[in-house]
Amino acid sequence: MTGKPRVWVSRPTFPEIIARLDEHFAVTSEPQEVRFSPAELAARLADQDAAIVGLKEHIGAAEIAGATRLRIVANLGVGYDNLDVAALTAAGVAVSNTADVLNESVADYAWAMLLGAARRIGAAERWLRAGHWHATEFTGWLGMDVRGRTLGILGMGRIGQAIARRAVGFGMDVIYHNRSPLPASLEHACQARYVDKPQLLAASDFLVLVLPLTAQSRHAIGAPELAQMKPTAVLVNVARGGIVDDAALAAALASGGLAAAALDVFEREPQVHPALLALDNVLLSPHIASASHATRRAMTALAVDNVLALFGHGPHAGRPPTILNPTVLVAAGAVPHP
Ligand code: 8YV
Repeated sequence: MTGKPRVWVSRPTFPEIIARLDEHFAVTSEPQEVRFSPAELAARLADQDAAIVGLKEHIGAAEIAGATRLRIVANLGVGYDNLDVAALTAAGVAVSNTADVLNESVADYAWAMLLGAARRIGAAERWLRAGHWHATEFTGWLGMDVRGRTLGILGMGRIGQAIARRAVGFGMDVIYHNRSPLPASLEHACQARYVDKPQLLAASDFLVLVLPLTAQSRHAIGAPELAQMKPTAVLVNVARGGIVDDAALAAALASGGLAAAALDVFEREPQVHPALLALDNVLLSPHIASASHATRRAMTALAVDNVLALFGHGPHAGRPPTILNPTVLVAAGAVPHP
């Protein structure tokens, strides 16, 4: 095939940013959000040289089997549990994510959810809109204070650290658990202390989940873990559905085992467990933690930069800035061994 290499963009994004590809590529952008079947994905990818995809595109060996020209899959997200990186690497396909550009927006949003759940903002707004506000009850709508409480963070990557830094303003004691402790300088910057997972569960007044979804982290918070938490605690998940067992969480929230939760992500998105929908002590949102004007644009620009760079264009030519499997570059002779 002659002509420009082809890029498929699986969802509507920001046309003026995608247009940066036009000089070097023939670009096809999907005009609306579609949930593609594996066969449809395989058909879309078959004649592409690059793809910019979102979290609903699950891509592994089967989806790229016929995509012999494909050189990069650029994910519009820092999490990449939708991509089988091992299979893509084995096929010589580069994979990139949108690390770092969304840290601060997601940290802001985690705090919005934490405060919203603590002060029952979602339920109070529903009640007001339903026309129930006839008198201001002095003892009504009581919520929890955050000042001086213990903030627990499970997963202390750069988003977890950004969440911890904000806790200083709330005078909180910050503890965290991670695969390994942070270097002392980072712990100091975050004013955070490493604890083991049982200690984290037992001591947190507010527990925020910011870890990636992997085979090991699936149901990291299930019935046994929820039983170790304080009945007064609040759970916040801005990471991935599947880290929490949604049915077990709903049971804990309904029985008084846990005071409240705030969830931006769910096991079967876009479906939400009906038992969660029936509860007033859980604040729910449709996976929007990174959805600020600036950050969604920055994520799109970073995906574009990765594609341009892989094909030798732009300021990062030859070195896609957030590539997850750089060995494919070495294998393809694109960059010398480090
Ligand atoms: C999504 C996210 O990418 O970055 C991630 O891992 O979960 C989000 O930023 C975003 O919701 C687009 O689907």
